[in-house]
Amino acid sequence: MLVVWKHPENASAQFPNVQLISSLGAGVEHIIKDPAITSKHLISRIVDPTLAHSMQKHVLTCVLHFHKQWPFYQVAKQNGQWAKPNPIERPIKVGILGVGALGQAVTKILQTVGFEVIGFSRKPKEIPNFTVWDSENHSLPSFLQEINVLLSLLPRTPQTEGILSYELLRNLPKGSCLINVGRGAHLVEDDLLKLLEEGTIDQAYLDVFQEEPLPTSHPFWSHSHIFITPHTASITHQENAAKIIADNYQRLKTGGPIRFEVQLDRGY
Ligand code: OXD
Repeated sequence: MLVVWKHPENASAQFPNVQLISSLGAGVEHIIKDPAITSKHLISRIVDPTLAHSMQKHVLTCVLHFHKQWPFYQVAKQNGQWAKPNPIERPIKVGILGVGALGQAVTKILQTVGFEVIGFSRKPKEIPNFTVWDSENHSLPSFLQEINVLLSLLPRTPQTEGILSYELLRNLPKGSCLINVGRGAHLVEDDLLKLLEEGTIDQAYLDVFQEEPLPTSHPFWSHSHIFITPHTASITHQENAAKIIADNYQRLKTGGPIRFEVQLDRGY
């Protein structure tokens, strides 16, 4: 069994007898893109309630910050103004791209606070108390026209790279919010600057970037409508991850089904 995180490409080729490759985190793109890893290997990842709980709190913070108009107060304070936004609370309808374990956990917390949430998935999905549109019956642009907070929790695959482009995001209503906690490769960063300038997107909360750490000269640092967190929305809990990995190793040795398996052809 190999346990890897962003390993050098092809490094796994030196272990011809390996059967199971586990990611040290929730993401697996470093495994999927390794040409030495094929359909004869089992692949697994970390799915952990602690990771989900952390992501729930991060996304809830962003949505409430936008909803309760905190960016407005920040500017008012800088100008020493006792100013009230109109409306005091922005109406919110959240759309989630990526309706897996984390997407479903985030939906629950947002619904508990009273926000309306819909998801979008490639294939039709039945999830209790969660309306999920799918690409067989709806188009992604029509999904964006329905919402004003877009949350991306997508996995990185060749199909999702660059998906958050001007072409797609311009379908959001004016004054929308973008929260990207999936992968930096999903967002066309120059396109976001254009959408902010045009007012389609009013606020962006970004945790992941094309290049990490975000280069010091990057225009996002000084943009007043972009909030930046350094890929800390949700961090692998070391002890829980170790238990999941050890459990899967035991399962492999005893021929039991491994947990949190990933399909190589699907990429997640
Ligand atoms: C992960 C991450 O995939 O930290 O676990 O991004």
